[in-house]
Amino acid sequence: MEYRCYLSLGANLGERGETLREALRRIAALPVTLLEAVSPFYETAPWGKLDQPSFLNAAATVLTSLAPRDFLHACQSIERDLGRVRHEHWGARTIDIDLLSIEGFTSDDEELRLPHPYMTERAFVLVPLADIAPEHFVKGRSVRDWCREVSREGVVPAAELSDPWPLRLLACIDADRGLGKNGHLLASVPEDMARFRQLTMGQVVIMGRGTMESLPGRQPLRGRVNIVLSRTLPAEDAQGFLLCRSLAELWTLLGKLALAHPGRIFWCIGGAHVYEELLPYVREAYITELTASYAADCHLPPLGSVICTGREVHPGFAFCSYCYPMRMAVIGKGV
Ligand code: PH2
Ligand code: MG
Ligand code: MG
Repeated sequence: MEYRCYLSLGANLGERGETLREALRRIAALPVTLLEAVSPFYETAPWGKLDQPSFLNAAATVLTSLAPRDFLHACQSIERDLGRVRHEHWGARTIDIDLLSIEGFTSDDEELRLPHPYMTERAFVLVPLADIAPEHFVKGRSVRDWCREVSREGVVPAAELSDPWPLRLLACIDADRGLGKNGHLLASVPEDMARFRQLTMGQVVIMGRGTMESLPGRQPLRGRVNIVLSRTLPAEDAQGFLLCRSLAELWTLLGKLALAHPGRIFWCIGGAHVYEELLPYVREAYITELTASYAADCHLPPLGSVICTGREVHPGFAFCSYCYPMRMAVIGKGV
């Protein structure tokens, strides 16, 4: 038996956005479970208990073959693992994952009430849910109709990424998965350069210090937002680049960019360390695979459980694309 579950997620302590995205990644990694859709994140005024920080809220839909109670327990154990400590009623929390409803299933006991008794009254639940499941029917009405009944006041789009895998990886490797040697690319293949330019133009590129220092004249790539992720690069050496000192800073910056420029693609362009650090957040990889070997001194880390979604073979190289089947959730509005 497969169940479609509707979830509400909330956080108002700590790194709220990253905690919500990590919760979503862990839900997607549950056995026999597919994360189907994730709403945008909303900044919401606290409801119920007013003297607490504002929340980040989201909705998600999940397809699972776990039994409803097993799925509930799995969500509760994700809450615990993500450091949920206090459990004051309606109080502040690092993460709250609430089961709102399950299609074709009801329950009314202490542990599990479905549909959730208050879901049709709360804008912080209904506004995100209406983005991804407007036609879902609960208590005799669609989510879209319930949503029209509540005030949207205090519920605004957040400057936060809701995509748990917001990055795409772009790389060129040789027959040994080598990336470069002595701080430079292994070969200069005009078709690969043209493709790099075409894919990244107008978008955002994220790179490490070594890659930044290997750019011609150390200049940012024209027509693109250039981000360097480096703990050590002096700020004065990063003119024309946006400098991030940590992943937390990177997510904050990307959240602002995503809100200001919806649809921008965030390309991770290396080098090896940055690929490795950012791989858990990558949705798809676009890799030029050279046929020759060049005795590289740094290598692309293994991508893990990807499937190949495209392969365009040319003399001496192939343009390949890969995706993670577990990371296919539809993000944002209008599902
Ligand atoms: N959760 C609560 C109590 N109050 N307010 C907002 N804005 N968002 C929440 O997720 C929320 C709340 C209890 O779980
Ligand atoms: Mg709750
Ligand atoms: Mg809860």
